[in-house]
Amino acid sequence: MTPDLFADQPDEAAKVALAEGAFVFRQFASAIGEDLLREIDQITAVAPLRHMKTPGGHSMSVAMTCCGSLGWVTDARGYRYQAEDPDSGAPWPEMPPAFIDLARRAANAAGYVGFTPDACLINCYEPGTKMGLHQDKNERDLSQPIVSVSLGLPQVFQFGGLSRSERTSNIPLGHGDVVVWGGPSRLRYHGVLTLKAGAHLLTGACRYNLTFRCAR
Ligand code: MD3
Ligand code: FE
Repeated sequence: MTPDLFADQPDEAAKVALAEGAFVFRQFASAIGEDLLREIDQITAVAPLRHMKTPGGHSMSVAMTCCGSLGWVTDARGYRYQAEDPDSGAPWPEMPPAFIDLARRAANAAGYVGFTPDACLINCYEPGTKMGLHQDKNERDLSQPIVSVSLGLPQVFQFGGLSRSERTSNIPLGHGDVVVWGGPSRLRYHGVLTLKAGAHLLTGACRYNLTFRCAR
């Protein structure tokens, strides 16, 4: 009989290292994609997707909203996490249990035990939109990883090194792919290239990305 090396760790089966501390799990969330999209619809009904303003006054091309006890925001006062949706003044919608469970399972499978996200940023890309190279460093505890979940249309993700000038690698992210960034990769520069037009069965002409963070 062939022993199943992953019998006790089903989540380990599809783990591929991208860099030190960074792992992609292809299709990790595809079985629950529809559930996640239903949750996104419920969140955006309360906290609509919006184009936030950068501190420099430009509108971001990516539409964003948040759930969890903290949400990432940007406006003329800068980038930060805050407990209230600035558009409504109300607390961000709660993070759905299915989101927390998925983020914990992915972090665990990558070797980051005990990850408890308190913030989930929901990005919505339409054809022609992108996110330029940046670092995620507004979180207090940089020893905590970030878990990213892609849904809908595929988009090319770009990751570089710890300085902006380092060369970058491109990796396509498709529906259900989950990436975990921690350890020495936590402060890597990253972005996504312009989304190409397409039609996804579940999301139509867009791509969603969920990023789970421990912000406090
Ligand atoms: C590498 N989002 O919201 S997810 C962001 O596809 C963001 O929407 C992109 O960058 C998106 O900040 C990329 C992958 C990702 C997220 C966080 C990272 C890669 C990362 C943090 C550190 C290093
Ligand atoms: Fe980022």
